[in-house]
Amino acid sequence: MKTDITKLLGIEYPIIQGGMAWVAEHKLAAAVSNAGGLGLIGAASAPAEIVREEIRKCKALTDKPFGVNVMLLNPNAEEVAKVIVEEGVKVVTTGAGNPAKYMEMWKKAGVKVIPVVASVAMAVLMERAGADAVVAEGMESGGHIGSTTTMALVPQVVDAVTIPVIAAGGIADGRGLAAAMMLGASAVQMGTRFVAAKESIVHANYKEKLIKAKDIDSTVTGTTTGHPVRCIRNKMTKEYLKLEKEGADFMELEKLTLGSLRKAVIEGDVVNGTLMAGQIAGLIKEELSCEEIIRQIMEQAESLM
Ligand code: TUI
Repeated sequence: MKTDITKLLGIEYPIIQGGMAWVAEHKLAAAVSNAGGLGLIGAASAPAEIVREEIRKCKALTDKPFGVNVMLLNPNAEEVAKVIVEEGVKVVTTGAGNPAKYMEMWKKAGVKVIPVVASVAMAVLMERAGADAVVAEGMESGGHIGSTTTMALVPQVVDAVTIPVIAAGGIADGRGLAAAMMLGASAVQMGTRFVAAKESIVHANYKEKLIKAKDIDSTVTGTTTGHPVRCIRNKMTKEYLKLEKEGADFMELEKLTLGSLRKAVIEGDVVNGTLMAGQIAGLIKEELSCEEIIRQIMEQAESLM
């Protein structure tokens, strides 16, 4: 299956792994790239020198292209942006903001720039700023989200820009990939599916929660603070949502979530931790290797198209 995205990125299959905070480290990224997709290292809130180490470790594990995701709320984003150029990374995706100020530096260095957007307006702005493609991410996604669904967002973005569009949010199998193609996308990005991968470093308790999750088991915290985050419902989200309802201020809410993603991913605290996951978690029934995940998705999608 050759598409504008497989050609642009020099990859075999139109499948990109999300740049997930704490989860998307070098082993997962290398496994996805070695399986023919595009692996991403999620810089999240990491200091630039940690990101540099992750990039070097990933290079040692794969000769295939891989990318780095820059989370723009990261206070170290500027330094991370420079490390990407210094280390010769081929692809960068961005999330949770507008990457315009880094675009010139990245383009000059020949880095392919793919901002994640949650609206048509942002997609158009990014194309004008020189983006090579965009990820149109629906609100079915895990983590920080916008407010439009993938089904509605993707075709509207496709009509509004001339660069290739990658669909994200609510996609975890070959039906999702085939459907995204029908909407005009040239590839998909999946996060939740890869959280449950064998190569993912996510704690077994978190993976078990994901695999047991049903369609309605996620909720969205942070709508009152302007940073809506989708995660699996637990004691933390119940307390958070109660505080939000009572009109708690930002600092009070922050106390509940400070370090909570690390707690879930590394320590396996599924009670007080933040279990970021998309609405498609209910579709995921087993822990497979990245190679198995990608092979199954491609076989299913090709049988449908
Ligand atoms: O970025 C993501 N997903 C994320 S980032 C993250 S780390 C985090 N944790 C807690 C609170 C906030 C962040 C966890 N998951 N997805 C890509 C994405 N980007 N979704 C939505 C957006 C977005 C939002 C606003 C993109 C651009 C944008 O523009 C705002 C502006 O500057 O106009």
